[in-house]
Amino acid sequence: MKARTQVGIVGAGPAGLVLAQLLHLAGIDSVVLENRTRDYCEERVRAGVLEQGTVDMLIEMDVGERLKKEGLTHHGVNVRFGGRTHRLDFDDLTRGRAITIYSQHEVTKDLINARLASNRPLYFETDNIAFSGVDGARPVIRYMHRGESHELTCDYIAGCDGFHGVSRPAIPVSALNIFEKDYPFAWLGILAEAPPSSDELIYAYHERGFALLSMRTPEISRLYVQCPPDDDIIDWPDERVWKELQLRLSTQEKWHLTEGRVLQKGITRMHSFVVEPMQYGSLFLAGDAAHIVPPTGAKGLNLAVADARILARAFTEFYASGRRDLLSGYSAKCLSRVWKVQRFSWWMTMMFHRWQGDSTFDQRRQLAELENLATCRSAAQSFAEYYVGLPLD
Ligand code: RFL
Ligand code: PHB
Repeated sequence: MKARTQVGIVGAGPAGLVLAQLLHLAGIDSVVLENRTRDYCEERVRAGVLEQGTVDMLIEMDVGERLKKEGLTHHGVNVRFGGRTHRLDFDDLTRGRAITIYSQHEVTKDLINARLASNRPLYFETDNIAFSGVDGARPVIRYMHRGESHELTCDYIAGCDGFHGVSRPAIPVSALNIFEKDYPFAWLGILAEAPPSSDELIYAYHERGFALLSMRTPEISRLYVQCPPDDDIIDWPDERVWKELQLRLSTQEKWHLTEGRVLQKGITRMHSFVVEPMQYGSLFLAGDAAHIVPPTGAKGLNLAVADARILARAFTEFYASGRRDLLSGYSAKCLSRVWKVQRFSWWMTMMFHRWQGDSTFDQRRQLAELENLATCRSAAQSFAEYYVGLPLD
């Protein structure tokens, strides 16, 4: 089967679906191709922290109804070290900006529903996606769907297929520069049927390693502990996870960590990655396809959405007036934000984690950095501004 569209979008994650919805609102045709099932996309447990700009944008895009009702708005975040908790108050430090806790898979559901309601194409379970002519003006995507082969001719392709997708590898290696960093630890995350033990997130530095208390709903907690990168999930029975969490989140203050049934458990390795440029010919990369941050700053989804917005603006301008300057400036505009957020995510990661073989000097330096964050207004302000998110323009 042969078909034609203005923008072929590969991947129905946050980047692809936000782009699809923004293009729809601008009256631009697109086809979204996803290799997983709809259920898989709607159930994948990942991010939970939405920046203020991400929330504002989802509401503006008409996909914020459930988010407004069910999202938990947080006006601060806690940093715990040396057995004490320090609250960073966003109202005071950012003049009223906030973060919202709302699961990534709920964002995905809302975006998939909006796409289906728009009656524009979104195909799940597509296979064998391959591109041709991305260096020219009429790129083609070939793929299999329900046993049939398809050929989709596009004006442009948006590669929104995540870190392990096919879009980035479709660009000649010689056209790309890759910048990356591995970290010698991972996060073991659980989703637990337990009311969150704190109204706001707690990032904890502890001699046994980092721990994080987060949440999804008033009934469900999301918790993480730092672990060695090659640990197997089998080595982490539920009792061991709770024991580590109890130790690492312990405090001299009156506080109690409520345990509950573990609903889901997984290990995530930490990686920083940037590809430059984020465009090759008529192929544009957005989200995790172009960059990965360690989850410490809670930025991956927010960056993906910011890219999609910049790309949608560029397409909208091109189809309205024929102007290509926003398209040719896409990569540079995204990368300026990406590197600032990379710096922030790296800095938080360095400050909170125990490194194998670190010296007592390194540990004292980390504690001094945390103390500075807790007591120095300008340090707290810079942290809070990044944490709630750089303004979207
Ligand atoms: P996604 O979400 O990976 O979506 C890519 C989509 O492309 C599909 N795909 C293909 N489709 C067709 N053909 C192919 N060949 C394909 N290959 C792949 C995939 O099935 C998928 O549907 O990328 P996108 O849209 O760029 O979004 C990025 C975010 O998902 C990611 O950055 C965040 O989840 C990162 N992240 C967090 N981000 C935050 O902003 N706040 C957080 O609190 C936060 N916490 C997290 C996180 C990521 C985590 N893990 C599991 C890596 C916590 C964790 C534990
Ligand atoms: C989460 O709720 O999954 C979460 C929160 C904060 C982070 C990372 C993940 O920094």
